[in-house]
Amino acid sequence: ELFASFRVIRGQIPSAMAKTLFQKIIDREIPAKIEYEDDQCVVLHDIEPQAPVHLLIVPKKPIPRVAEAAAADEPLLGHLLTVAGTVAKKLNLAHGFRLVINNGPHACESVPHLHVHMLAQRQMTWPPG
Ligand code: D5M
Repeated sequence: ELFASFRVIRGQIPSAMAKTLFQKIIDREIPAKIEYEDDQCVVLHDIEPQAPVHLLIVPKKPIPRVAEAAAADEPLLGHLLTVAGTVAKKLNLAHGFRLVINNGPHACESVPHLHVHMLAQRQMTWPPG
């Protein structure tokens, strides 16, 4: 009974244990166009691009969102930004790019697995929508 709360209910994996969409992409269970990968993250093309280049920089560790990141995640979070710079050089994004992280409903977060949007190859505007 100690583990009763972890029991699978009607064949469903409890949501806290279920893989996120991005975890399935990382595990190659769902196809994606992967632009870059290393031991800590993958960079894939967004399926609903909001700019001519729209990439998602996704840590392999499934941190749900920035608000749930721990101090121990700081090197990983910093790595996501340096990977953005690496990918910008690889794709010749010399005119710039925008990085966005949506956290929670007000920010329109839709996948609960932290990811950095990288948008480029068009003029951005400010303020963002
Ligand atoms: O961003 C989640 C993003 O994930 C959103 O821009 C669409 C994108 N998305 C959804 N499904 C896929 C697949 N299968 N491949 C690639 N990209 C995908 P958020 O900030 O959570 O709203």
